[in-house]
Amino acid sequence: MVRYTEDKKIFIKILYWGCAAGGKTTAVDTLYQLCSEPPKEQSTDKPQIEVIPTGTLKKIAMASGSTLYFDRGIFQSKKEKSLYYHVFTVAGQQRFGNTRKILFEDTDGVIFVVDSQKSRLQDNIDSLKELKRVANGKLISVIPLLVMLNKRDLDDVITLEEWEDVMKEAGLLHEPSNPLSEWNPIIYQTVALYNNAQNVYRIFSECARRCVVYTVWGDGKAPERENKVKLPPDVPDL
Ligand SMILES: Nc1nc2c(ncn2[C@@H]2O[C@H](COP(=O)(O)OP(=O)(O)OP(=O)(O)O)[C@@H](O)[C@H]2O)c(=O)[nH]1
Ligand SMILES: [Mg+2]
Repeated sequence: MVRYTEDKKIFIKILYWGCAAGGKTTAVDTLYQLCSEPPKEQSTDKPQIEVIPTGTLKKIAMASGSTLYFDRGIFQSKKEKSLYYHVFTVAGQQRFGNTRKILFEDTDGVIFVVDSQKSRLQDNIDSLKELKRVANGKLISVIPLLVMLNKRDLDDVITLEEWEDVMKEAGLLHEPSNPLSEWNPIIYQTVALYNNAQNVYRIFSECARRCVVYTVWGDGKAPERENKVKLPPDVPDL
């Protein structure tokens, strides 16, 4: 739920969800670094970065690096200075289900992180099912959903079509006849590692954009097709 504070600040909560070791923390770390780079170092063939981190990225992790409670970063829109994004990652290990459920409360947008390695397919499916349960029917219709098909730099990964089938099976890719299909999750093929980053900023940017669109034009829900107004053009690939 978008929060408005007395000093006229607007907070939007974006949650990275997915199974353990899929790359959620790495993605937010990379996002933080990309958005911290001085504009001069942001080359022209990359999308224009439209947010800036405020403060440090807070990570609560075990010695292994696996998240214990959550990570949290705050990003401020450069154009709309009163607009802030609270970005969280859940702890993906199975035993932290209760923490994930609590962290999900008041979420405005979800980025689901898939570990593309074939050996992790069932873990991804279990994590998606859990997300569906916790979201209680609100995904896509009320809460925008985007998907990172991550670790595309590795061998032995599932295909994009294989993951699309999982999404269809879960009822999270609507047929074109359904008005909600306009808001079907885009599945971005990503590499979350900073030195080889692919689509990390782009997916965040699209999730942020959809959160704003749902709030402003959909009154907190997916706007209907006929209400659709001209939206900002997509940013190019990263
Ligand atoms: N090759 C490759 N490795 C990645 C990528 N993204 C993350 N990793 C690696 O995967 C491992 C786990 O990444 P994390 O970001 O800690 O995963 P997580 O989803 O936050 O895991 P939990 O906190 O346990 O839920 C780390 O060793 C990362 O370096 C990627 O795109 N490609
Ligand atoms: Mg983590």
